[in-house]
Formats: sequence, structure tokens, C-alpha cells
Amino acid sequence: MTTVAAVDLGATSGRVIVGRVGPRQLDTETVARFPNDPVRLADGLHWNLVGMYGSVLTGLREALREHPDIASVGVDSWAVDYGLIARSRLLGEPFHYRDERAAAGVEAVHARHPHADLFARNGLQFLPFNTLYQFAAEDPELLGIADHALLIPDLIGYWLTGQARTERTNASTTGLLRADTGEWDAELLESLGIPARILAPLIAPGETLGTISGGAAEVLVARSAVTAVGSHDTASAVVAVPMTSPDAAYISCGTWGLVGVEVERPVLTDAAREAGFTNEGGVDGRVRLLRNVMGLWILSEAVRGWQREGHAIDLPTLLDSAEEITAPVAVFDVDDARFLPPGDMPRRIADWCEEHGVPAPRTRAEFARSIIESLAQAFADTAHDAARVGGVDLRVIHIVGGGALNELLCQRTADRSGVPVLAGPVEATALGNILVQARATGILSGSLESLRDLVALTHQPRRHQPRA
Ligand code: LFR
Repeated sequence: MTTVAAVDLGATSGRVIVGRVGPRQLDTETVARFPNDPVRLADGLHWNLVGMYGSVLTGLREALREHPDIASVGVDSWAVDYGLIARSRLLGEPFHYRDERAAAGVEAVHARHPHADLFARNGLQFLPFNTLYQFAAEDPELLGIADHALLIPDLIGYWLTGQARTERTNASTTGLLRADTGEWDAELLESLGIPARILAPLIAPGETLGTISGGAAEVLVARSAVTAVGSHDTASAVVAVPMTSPDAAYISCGTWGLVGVEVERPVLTDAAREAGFTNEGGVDGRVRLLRNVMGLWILSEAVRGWQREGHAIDLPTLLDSAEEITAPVAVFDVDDARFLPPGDMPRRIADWCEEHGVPAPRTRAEFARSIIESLAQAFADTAHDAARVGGVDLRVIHIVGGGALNELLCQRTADRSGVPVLAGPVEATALGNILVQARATGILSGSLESLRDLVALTHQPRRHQPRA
């Protein structure tokens, strides 16, 4: 048996989870959980990453106190965002991808490279916050003095070990990695005036980044290894989808709903581009052919808004009353760009309905039901599209992540797709992070399929049969 620690940073909270793994064992214990509250500063919306790193260290110290045998630490988080480092110093808190500054970058980049041209190089769905657009909106003087632009998990890894690397799965979300070769796109960097020097050398999941050292070693009184994992949270989640056949699509559902299939080679066809698909790098060189669907963000942002207005909202109670609604509710386009930035979601939904001549929800329960029905429809359509574009015969849809807890969403996805939904595990991201580390220590071996067999054995999913 081996013991490893996963640091999993999400858009609303972070966790330190200890995993104990053997050939037929995959146990987890959440040692620390801390909020991730973005902050609006004079120049826009930022992450409080320094504060989060403090919480990571506190969580790791607790984990090491309880489990002094921790052999390795791995870090994953959301994608695309980065911090600039000059002479070891962080040049300001990283921008949040929901900050609207990147819009200016989109125009600048597309003036030189329209999306179809970019897709042929990087295989990515157009998302206005991809790192290359953020770079184009960045202060050129800061880019000029920076030694490194490190993605969030790489920045944590740098502070833990002193090593500056870019982990491959997350690098694939920057838009600056070639889909065909998996290497930095020197020509595109040059054309966009991004100094190639700031992109650190690539490292693959399973490789050792370094050992805990410097200030981190003093705090943690430990020199455990830090292992690269699928540091893009979605890449780690896909590792732990208990797919037991190739006829499966997955939905990694939390803040976002990442809906897709796994393929061996990037799919760079017009059909894939037109259907809005992305080819993100997976663990072991697999390709995550998926589409970002807006996800539970709309619901949680609506709930935050109601709470700001002074309503006490209990999510399970809200979902129960949503489930009891029998009259049809509006099904709106969750991927409309108006839902991306923080703000008044019920107002935006009502506006969308008015513009499309659809009766808008009125009560909070109706809004919740309308969001869930709309997500389920987008999930169902996208799973079928992914299967078509990726050449998969769709027979089952797996839902992993926090969304797997939402039984109504899982059932309605089954109903609207006509395909059975297998829900769970909820902590797929942490499990994927743990599994890749465990394999690197040698306690497990084999392909992703054998890692998924272990997940299926230890974390049986809940089945939702489609209803007429
Ligand atoms: C999910 C996720 C998505 C990415 C979005 C922004 O947490 O990583 O995969 O598109 O966040 O980084």
C-alpha cells in the first residue's frame, strides 16, 4: 500500500485529500477544505492565490502529521489562468478567467489568427479566456520582465519545490501548444509577440517535479516528492471515470460541465470545430475530445444572488421543490455568453426567455428547475455530438464530480439523452490525481483502463435508467 496527498483546487473551494492505494484499495480522507473566494481589485477580478497557498501548506502539514508516510504530493486546479514570476517574485495575484479583460485579447489575436486557423494548430474550442487571449490582454511591460508565466498548479509546484515546469495536460488549455506534436507552438508565440522564454519546459503526468524544499520544507518539515499529475482538474477527473467500455461519454460536472469522449488522436475536422469541440491533452497522451458546457455555475451564482438579497437558501430543499414542479419550464441556451461573468442569473435567464418568446420562470423553484432542464438538454445533445464527432457508439454516459450528487440532473440527462447515466464518483478529480501518483510510486501499474477498473471496483456508480 502507498499513501499520497492530492491538492485539488476548484473555483469555489480547495481540498487536501490523502489517498491510500493498493492493488484492490482506493481509500480517501479529506484532511482540509478551504474556500476559494475571488477578489475584485482596482484592475479586475483576481484569485487570492497567495492566501490559497497558505491554506495548502496548512492542509499538507495536517496531512503529514496524520500520515508521516506520505510518499508524494500532486496538485491540480482549473485551467488557463497563470501567475507571472520575475526574479522569483509573483507579479500580482493571477486574474480570474471570468474577468472580462480577455475580450480585448480575443480581438487582437483573431485579427492575426482567426479561430479556424487557431483550431488547426491547437485543436481548442473558442473560449474567450484561453491563456493566449489573456496574454494578448496582458500589460506588455510585465510580460517583458517576467521569467515565467506559470499555470496555477505549476505555480503551487514551483513554490513547493523551486522547479518551474508546465504540466502537459494543462499546457494544452493555453492555446499555445500544437495539437499534433504536443510541443509549444514557437511560430504562434512569435507571431503573437509572446516571449517564448516565459513558457517553462513541459513535464508529463507521472514524472517527478522535485522534492519539497526551501520555505515549504521549513513549514512542512518534510521532503516528500512532488509528482506531476493531470494538473488540469478535468484531465484528472477523466482518469477516474469508471468507464468499462469504449462506448461511453463522460460529463465532469461541477462549476463547468465538461462533456466528451476519450480518443487516441486529436480530431481536427471541420465537424469538430463547428460543433464547438476542444482537443485537450489527457493523461498517457490520450485526447479529451470535449465541449465546455456552462455547468452548475449558473445555479450556484443564482443561489449566491438570492442569498445576497437576504433569502436563506438551502440547496437540497430548493432542489426538492424544483423536482416537484410538473408544468413544463423554459429550456434556455446555457452556453449563451451572457451567463459567463458573475452577476444576476435569474435576470439574464428572464431576458433570454423574453428575447426568445418563451415564458420565463417566476419562482426560485421554477428557476432552479429551468436551469437543471437546460443543463440536462445541453449535456444530452453534447454527449451525442461528442460520440458522433469522435466515432463512439454511445451506450452509457458517466457523470462524475459534484454534479453526480444532483440526482435530478442525472435523471433528466438520462431522460433527455435516452442513454443510461452512471453517476459518481463525486471526488473523481482527487481520485485521478491520487491514481497517477500511486502508479508513479510503483504500487499500481498498467494503462488508464486498469486504473479505471480499480475505481469501478471501489466506487460503484449509481444508475439512472432513461424514462419515456
Ligand atoms: C473546470 C475547468 C475547465 C476549464 C475551466 C476554466 O474546473 O478546468 O476544464 O475550461 O475550468 O479553467
